[in-house]
Amino acid sequence: MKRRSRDYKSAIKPVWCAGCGDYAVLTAVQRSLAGLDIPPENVVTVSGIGCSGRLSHYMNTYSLHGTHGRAVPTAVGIKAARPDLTVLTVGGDGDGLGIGGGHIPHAARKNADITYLLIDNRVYGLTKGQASPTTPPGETTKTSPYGVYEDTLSAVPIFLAYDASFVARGTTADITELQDIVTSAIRHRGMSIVCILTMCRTFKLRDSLWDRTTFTPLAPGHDRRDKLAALELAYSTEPVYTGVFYQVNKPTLEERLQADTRKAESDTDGRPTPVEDLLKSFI
Ligand SMILES: Cc1ncc(C[n+]2csc(CCOP(=O)(O)OP(=O)(O)O)c2C)c(N)n1
Ligand code: SF4
Repeated sequence: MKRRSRDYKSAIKPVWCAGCGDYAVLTAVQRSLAGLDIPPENVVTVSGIGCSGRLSHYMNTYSLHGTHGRAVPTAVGIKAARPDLTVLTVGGDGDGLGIGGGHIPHAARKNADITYLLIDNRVYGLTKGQASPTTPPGETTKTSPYGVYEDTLSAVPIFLAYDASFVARGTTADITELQDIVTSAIRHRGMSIVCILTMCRTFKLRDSLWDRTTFTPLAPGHDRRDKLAALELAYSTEPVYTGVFYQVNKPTLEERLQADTRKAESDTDGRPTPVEDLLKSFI
């Protein structure tokens, strides 16, 4: 019997505020997994710290709610050890563009076959609404009483520049589109990153992206292999484009590790090297 999205729901009731965009992400992810009919026991959900980080609790999968900004390297390690599993990673804009920002280019270089969902609500939600790397200039928050003076980071162009092999943008305003994007991201072999624009209901910004923005799906003819076209479209603010900006195939971390393992086996004629000999080689 085909799986349904409720098969991916854990027994834990979400504690997000009413109307939080994280509910839409959870729904889209569970529907995507059901559509792909992936056994829940073959899925691992790793999350960072933040309201978004709670998502892993609500998934009926193997789950790890890790430390702030460290979800992606943890997910890479899980995938390296268990290439047979589907590994999902979730975090907020503070988690993935602030404290954890340095991990993403290296995960992209490795091209581990993981899916990273960056939920961008443009504030630190869990810690009560401080400015994040995507809070617009001029916004007053608890850490910027006279207005944010830094420029914002643009997630999609950054990830394109990192050469991640799949880069997309979705919004929680359109769960069906988000489900399609997440499905393509999970199907992609290599690191897939989906930047999800949403809003924090409780710590609202004056600049409501939703009121002033037209979200427009990328044209069906958009060439996903054209990085420069992707960059130009990703920087557009009128409209803000959604969909898959970039997708290319290249070897994954797991394939490269397996190739190394085969080389090592052939160098040692398949015999395990005693630990003592390994240690001696460092003297
Ligand atoms: C090393 C470390 N620094 C700071 C914190 C405090 N902290 C917890 S969540 C968070 C920010 C959460 O914001 P974001 O990642 O955007 O997620 P959201 O809550 O908005 O989903 C911070 C600063 C922490 N847990 N660990
Ligand atoms: S504080 Fe904001 S991000 Fe956190 S659960 Fe509430 S609405 Fe969602």
